[in-house]
Amino acid sequence: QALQLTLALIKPDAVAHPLILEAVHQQILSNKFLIVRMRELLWRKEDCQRFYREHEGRFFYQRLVEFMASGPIRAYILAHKDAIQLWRTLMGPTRVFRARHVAPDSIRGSFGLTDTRNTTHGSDSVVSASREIAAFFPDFSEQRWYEEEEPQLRC
Ligand code: DAT
Ligand code: MG
Repeated sequence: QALQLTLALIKPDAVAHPLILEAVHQQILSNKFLIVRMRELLWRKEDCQRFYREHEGRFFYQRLVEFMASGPIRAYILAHKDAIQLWRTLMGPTRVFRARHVAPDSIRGSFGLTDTRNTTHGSDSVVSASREIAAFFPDFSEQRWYEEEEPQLRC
């Protein structure tokens, strides 16, 4: 079965806390994602604005952009046969109160602080995964990965 790629981010709130950073990383490993690429970076505000442009105009947009540029983040390209949905399920719902109630063991349910400072990001579709992977890993060629590496990884 073909593998799917997703972009996962660990946001500044979770990178700043060593135990939370480690717990989120362990979730990635124990769920048997393949870590295709990983980097840590400090994001410029303009990059955050572009990345979250679909939310421009929402009441939380400014807060979100400031937060995402407030400290180091960790970005991953993750591969799994159901990468996009699996990572989103592991993260749990966007909003922290809901996450704590409907998915208390999820990453956001366990570690989320507020609706904005909610530990992690995950792509929500194949199209957004491609766009988001390119934003963080401009040297990564998805096409070449599917041609040269993915066939060798299939189970
Ligand atoms: P998700 O990150 O689950 O894909 P989203 O794409 O709707 O959620 O929103 C992107 C981010 O914006 C989200 O992770 C945190 C912030 N955000 C969303 N809704 C919010 C709200 N109601 N209040 C504060 N921040 C919010
Ligand atoms: Mg989203």
